[in-house]
Amino acid sequence: MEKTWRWFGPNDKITLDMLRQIGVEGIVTALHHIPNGEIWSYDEVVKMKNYIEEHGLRWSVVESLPVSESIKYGGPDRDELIQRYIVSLENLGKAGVTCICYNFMPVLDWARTTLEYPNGDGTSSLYFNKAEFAYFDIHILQRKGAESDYDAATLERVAQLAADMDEAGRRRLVDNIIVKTQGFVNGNISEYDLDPVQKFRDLLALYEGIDAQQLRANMQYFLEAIMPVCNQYDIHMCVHPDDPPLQILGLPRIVTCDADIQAFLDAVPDPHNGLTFCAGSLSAGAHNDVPALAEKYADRTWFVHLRSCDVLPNGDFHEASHLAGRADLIRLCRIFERVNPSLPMRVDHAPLMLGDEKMGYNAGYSFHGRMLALGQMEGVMAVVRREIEEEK
Ligand code: DNO
Repeated sequence: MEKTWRWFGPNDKITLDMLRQIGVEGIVTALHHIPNGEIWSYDEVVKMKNYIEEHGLRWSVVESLPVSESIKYGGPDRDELIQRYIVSLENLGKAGVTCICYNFMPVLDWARTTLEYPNGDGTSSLYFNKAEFAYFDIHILQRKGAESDYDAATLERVAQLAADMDEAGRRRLVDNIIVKTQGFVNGNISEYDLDPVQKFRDLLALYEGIDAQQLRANMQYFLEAIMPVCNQYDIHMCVHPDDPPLQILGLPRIVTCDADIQAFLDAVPDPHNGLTFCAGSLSAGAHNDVPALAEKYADRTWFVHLRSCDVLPNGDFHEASHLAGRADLIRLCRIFERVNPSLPMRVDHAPLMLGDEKMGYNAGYSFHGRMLALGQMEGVMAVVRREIEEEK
């Protein structure tokens, strides 16, 4: 697979020159300065592409060309927004940037409660504490009927938390769940919002009455509208699975498991409608057998996220080492290297280590942690390639 790296543009503290030194071949990025829903002009696309190429790298994947909420819930302006999306795709296609990662998750792009959970060796990782998430839902958001979405054991943990929680703890949860993990990937909520909780409630309200079936219909509508431009420029759309692959906050979630992926691929059976195989997101659901999913969907996968989670019996989950955890990245490399050795892969959500914690990187996107993970994956890929050679 091609070794790629998610880079957040010329203001990223991790520069392209640094990435060349650690063996990165391709860049995964977006035009982060253009607000969600606005057209990516040909000139802006080419400017970014040239910048990357001047540094001896290529723009391998767009992550993400974001899908506006209105396209997801089917708002009155969705056709206009889809039209703009098509123009952006056309401009990317003309520039030869043809692998596009996006997601179809309502409101929340990904969810974690803790951004620096100590691993015991001086490093820290992202963590999802189910009870803290439920506390946020029930006591901070105060979502109607939220309690009925949690089992008794979780509610018991929530009661304990409620007894101990102080204002700083509540602020930390809001910050982690809807601000720090979201602002840099999705413009819905930013660190400058004065009342992020109310803004979040307003966003959730947009989905009242939208169930999974309706969301699926809206997704199909969107995909059918963009397939002609994808076919024209050979653009591969790769949906990112829901992170975590669970039903949360009463929102419909439709890319969580084998049946969802099958339904999504069958809804628009065109190879340009494909998958970002995010092993980390999929492994955060105890119901997912990640290597089995990789076997099954490798031929519709156009981009791979290599990371791995462990799920605890109480429903918490956390990022594991890239060589451990439920995702089994070694087996995944064996599968993807055989089916499509030119697939772009990237690592993410690696630990904060060796001073990363002082750098203010976007949550989940440390430098040293990701460099170590990339080195680990590079080693695995080298072994797998040798195995494949020797089989010939
Ligand atoms: C989080 C990322 C996601 C991903 C988007 C793709 O670290 O994996 O934000 O980029 O969901 O659309």
